[in-house]
Parts: sequence; C-alpha cells; structure tokens
Amino acid sequence: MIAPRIVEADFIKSAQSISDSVPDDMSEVVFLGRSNVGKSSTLNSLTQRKNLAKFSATPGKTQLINFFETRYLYDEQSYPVRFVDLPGFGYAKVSKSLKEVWQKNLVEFIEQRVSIRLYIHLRDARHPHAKIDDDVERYIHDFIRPDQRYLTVFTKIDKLNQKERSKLKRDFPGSITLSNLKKSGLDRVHVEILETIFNISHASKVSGESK
Ligand SMILES: Nc1nc2c(ncn2[C@@H]2O[C@H](COP(=O)(O)OP(=O)(O)O)[C@@H](O)[C@H]2O)c(=O)[nH]1
Ligand SMILES: [Mg+2]
Repeated sequence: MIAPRIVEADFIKSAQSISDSVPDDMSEVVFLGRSNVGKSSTLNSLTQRKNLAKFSATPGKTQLINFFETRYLYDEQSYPVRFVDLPGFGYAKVSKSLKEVWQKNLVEFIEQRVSIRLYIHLRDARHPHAKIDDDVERYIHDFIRPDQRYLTVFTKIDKLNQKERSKLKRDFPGSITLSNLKKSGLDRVHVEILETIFNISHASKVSGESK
C-alpha cells in the first residue's frame, strides 16, 4: 500500500500570538524543537518542498508562529492538515524556566490553541538527553488534552552508527527517527499524522526507520 503523501503545501501567514492566528477551524500539527535541530529541513522534507519553511528564518526579528496549509493524498482521498512551525528555543541556561525561554505569547499558543491535535517534538539524535528537551516533554505532558498526541521525532539519525541507533530506540520506545539528508523515516511521520488526526490506520505500518 502506498504511504500517505503531501500533494499541496502553502504558507498561509505568520502570527505573533494566538489572537492574530488564523481561525482554529482545521486540525493542526505543531512542530517544536531547539534551534538548529532541523525543523525547517523536516518541514521541507515532509512537504517535499525545498523552501517551504524559509519564512521561519527571520533572525533578529520577533519570533513568529508560521502557518502552512497542506493536503494529504492517501488511498485516493484528500486530507487537509495545517502545519504550525513554532520558533526554535535556544540553548537555555539551566537556571531559566521554560516559560522564560519561550515568550508568553508562545506559551499561550502551545497551551491554549484548541485546534492542535499533535505536538511533534524534534530532538537531535546526537544529543538525546538534552535537559531542555526533557523539560519540554514534561511541560507538554502537564496540559496535554485527551484528544491530543505527543510524538518524539529524532532528526539527524544519519549521524549515528548502528549501535547508537539501537540504544536510542531502546531509550525512547515509540519515537521516530529520521534523516533529512537520506530522506528516511518520513513515511512514519506521515502515518502518525494521519492516524492521529483522521483515525486512519495505515494497513502495513511503515516498518523500520533508517532504511
Ligand atoms: N546530517 C543531517 N543534517 C541535517 C538534518 N536535518 C537538518 N540538518 C542540518 O542541520 C542544520 C540546521 O537545519 P535547519 O533545518 O535549518 O534547522 P532549524 O534551525 O531547526 O530550522 C542545517 O545545516 C541542515 O542541513 C539531518 O537529518 N541530517
Ligand atoms: Mg529553521
């Protein structure tokens, strides 16, 4: 069976907060992660667009929430999904709490936006135990609703050898590993997105991650 594919992806708008966001009338997948984790690359890989996520690159400017509308094609059916690209969080000082790291408007969006169905937390496979990422995971689980899911996705898996990959899988069961370089692991992310939002289970759940 053919894996789900995104056949359309368009940048819609950038917002500063929940109040100037697009209407919450469509299921949303939020992408969050540390700066440089490969968030823009992952959005581009998933949508098969070279430069879709270029809008997020606004160094020195206010950190914006970027909305993209995408359309999946799966089994000859069309499934619209909105992707939300959140600003990368920096390498926070240990003393700082998460809410200081993120601006208030972002915290509000992450916690209160009703249309969010899936949080995709991108983590760097080379630094799987970064404290800031552990903090983010705990933080989200504090308020996540029953209709929402949380998914850990490790990027840059191509940088790990086989032994390191096995250990990562053991340490983080249920996580997905991907490489934007090798374009691997992407099918599993697509499947998770459609399963979460449309309750579609992909018959032959894409196996393996580092093909
Ligand atoms: N080897 C490798 N490099 C990656 C991968 N994903 C992203 N990168 C590189 O990591 C750097 C940061 O990527 P970018 O997408 O801009 O990260 P962002 O700051 O999270 O948006 C760039 O040099 C990318 O080419 C990956 O899966 N494997
Ligand atoms: Mg980026």
